[in-house]
Amino acid sequence: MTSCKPKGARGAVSAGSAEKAYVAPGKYDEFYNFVSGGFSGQMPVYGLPSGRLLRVIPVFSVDPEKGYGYSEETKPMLMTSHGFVPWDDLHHISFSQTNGEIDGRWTFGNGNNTPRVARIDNTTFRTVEIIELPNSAGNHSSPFITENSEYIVAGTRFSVPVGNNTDVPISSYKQNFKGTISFISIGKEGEMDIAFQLLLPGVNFDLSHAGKGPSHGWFFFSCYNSEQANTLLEVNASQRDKDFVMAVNWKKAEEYLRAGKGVKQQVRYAHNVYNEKTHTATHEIRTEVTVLDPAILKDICYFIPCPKSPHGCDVDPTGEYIVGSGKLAALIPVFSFTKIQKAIADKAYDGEYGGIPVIKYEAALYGEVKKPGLGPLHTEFDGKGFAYTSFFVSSEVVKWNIKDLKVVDRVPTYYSVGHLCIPGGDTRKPFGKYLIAYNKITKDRYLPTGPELAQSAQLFDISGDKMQLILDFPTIGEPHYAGAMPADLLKKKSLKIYKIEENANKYVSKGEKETKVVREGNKVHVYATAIRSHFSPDNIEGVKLGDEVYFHVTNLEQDWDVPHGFAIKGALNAELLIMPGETQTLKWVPEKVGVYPFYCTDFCSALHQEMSGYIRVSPAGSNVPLTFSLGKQGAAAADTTKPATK
Ligand code: RUQ
Ligand code: CUA
Repeated sequence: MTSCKPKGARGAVSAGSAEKAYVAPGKYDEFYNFVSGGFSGQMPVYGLPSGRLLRVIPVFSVDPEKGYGYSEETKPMLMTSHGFVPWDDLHHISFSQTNGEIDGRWTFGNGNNTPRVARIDNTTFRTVEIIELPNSAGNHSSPFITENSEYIVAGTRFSVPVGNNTDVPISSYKQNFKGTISFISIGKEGEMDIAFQLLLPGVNFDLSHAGKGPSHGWFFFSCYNSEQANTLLEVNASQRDKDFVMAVNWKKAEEYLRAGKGVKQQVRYAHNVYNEKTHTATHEIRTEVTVLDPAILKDICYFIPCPKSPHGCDVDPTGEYIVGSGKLAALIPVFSFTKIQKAIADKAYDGEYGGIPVIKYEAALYGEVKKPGLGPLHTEFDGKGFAYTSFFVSSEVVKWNIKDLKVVDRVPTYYSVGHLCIPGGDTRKPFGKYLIAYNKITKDRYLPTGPELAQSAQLFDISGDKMQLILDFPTIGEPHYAGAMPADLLKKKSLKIYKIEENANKYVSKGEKETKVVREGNKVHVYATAIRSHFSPDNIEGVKLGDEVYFHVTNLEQDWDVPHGFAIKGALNAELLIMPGETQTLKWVPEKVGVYPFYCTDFCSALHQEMSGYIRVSPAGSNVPLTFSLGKQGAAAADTTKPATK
């Protein structure tokens, strides 16, 4: 799809409206805005309404700034059934919910490439769990959540051959390729587990949202490529006038599961957990998943025709209206949950697709928003009876009334808007004050930065009848979906330090007295501490070529916002950034004889520049004894160091 620039004069922000986005220096923002980082694989967090970047949470991609994926403790987080995958493509955000409202406990993100779902602990802004999805490829309609955080879903974007025989011709798509949707259960502590998968016809599942209120117990998914094309999809998957929204009765699926109707399948997928006490991640491979087949278990899934190549699939705050947005459609269909239930009861079907009943379009339809714009993608809700839909091709946001389906306002975006976000806009209780548009193109909005320009979001005030642009702000990676929640939900429970006495890392040193250097064969373990403004030990000798050195650095600080960094010259690795009370480990394999400086990378005190040390590397077979010290000056140092412990 190409895009055209919007016409109209509301692109400029007037002085009066700019004030609405102004947050004075030293003042806090009103909302946290967690945004997908797209192909950066990360999740940046902004303050609203200022648009100030507060943090980038590393999720699926290594992050040298924080040592994520580089420290020995965090490497297991990025393990998959394919091995270490240090990158992914994060498209959507979900917040944990209680009674259909944001509860502030966790944030979830999807990995679209090597299918994964991650959970972030909102007290630490850290990724604490990642689960991989078997039988899946391109986890796009994910990680949407149910109103009491019972499940997160993960629907495959690319159907693939599943089961035992996956070495099949691509041209056998129609026979051999299947779509799956995983229902990931969320435990009391947030722990994720694949409760079951649905085996579905080979289409592309794109987006989804859970029912709420009266439609709680149901899930809705948009799908395209009902043509089941396996080549030149831009043409071949755009043939039919209507694709589908699929309604899933997951309470029914649970019944079948309890009745033992699931089939256990042998698969391989990773489950990785970060333990906040040991500050260490563990990685395991799980080998079984339970699959339900809705073509046999007839009353789990229903297809509803939806024009044309639908993308967004959004449920309004009352749970009654389901909005499908066909990328190539000239209207927006709004389906009624009540009518869907009646259609199922009346068997108002138009045959089957892949063994699943297809509900008659008119039987499920509440109505259509006529001539809304070009290329509708996503819809959010303000909780006051209005819906806001993004239009990629005509680069605008269109506000319409959910009851009478009349357009009441439209405003240009700059340019080619994708997702929208209203804080709480996909829950039962939206905070309908702001709307953020996440755009695909920013041409001529910002200072040029070479061939690639800044990614961009635009903030609108939607408190009045007319939407009003109040701010442009750049984003990291390509923003897709986002979530925003009131700052009060999070700011008080933000963790300030890890308590050193609770540190259960295997290699912790709880004081300088516990620091030591231990040789185990060719592995040298340095148990080190960091405190303003030195490392203990800071002189180490007796390492030889062929050794692997593990720096286990414990930050002894117990003050908020005093991390120490650790880096060493020539390491084929990143730095460590160690939070107060935490232990992290850097692996270093020296390649050359010499003396190597190491130092703290985070400017932690007036004497930060002094926070450094040396480690000496001797030839293999040399007889330099293993010694370590702190504060021993000059030639006498070597004689007075404690002997290395074994
Ligand atoms: S997408 S711009 Cu990956 Cu959610 Cu619609
Ligand atoms: Cu520690 Cu600088």
